[in-house]
Amino acid sequence: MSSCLFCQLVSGDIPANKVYEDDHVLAFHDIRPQAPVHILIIPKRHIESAQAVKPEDRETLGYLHSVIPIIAEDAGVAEDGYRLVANIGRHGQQTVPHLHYHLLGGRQLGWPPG
Ligand code: D5M
Repeated sequence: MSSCLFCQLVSGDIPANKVYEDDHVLAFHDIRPQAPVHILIIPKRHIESAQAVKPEDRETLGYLHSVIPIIAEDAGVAEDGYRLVANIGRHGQQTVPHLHYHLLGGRQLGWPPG
């Protein structure tokens, strides 16, 4: 989707501060970090949100999950732990309609979220 912000990061039309990339997954630093480590992990193929996931996305998302431990290890948060968050829709405060996981870590996180 050429109008999608994260698709434009995938295509290189908008620069991303990348931490991981392969044929199917891109991970980059969030532009408004909420923790010392705040990385966004996305499938390169456009999927609007976790609510829009279809059976044909299983392989893509299973693969994406398989690289999260690598990204966390490289970011230095694997040992102490971290949080994965997917905001969905209006009440979830999703602002970019391309499925993404926030990987947050590097400090003790609170619960529950606001
Ligand atoms: O999260 C969308 C996130 O995307 C939010 O934390 C800011 C981040 N963002 C927006 N534009 C960029 C660019 N250009 N680079 C990196 N990060 C960006 P949501 O869950 O949809 O609210």
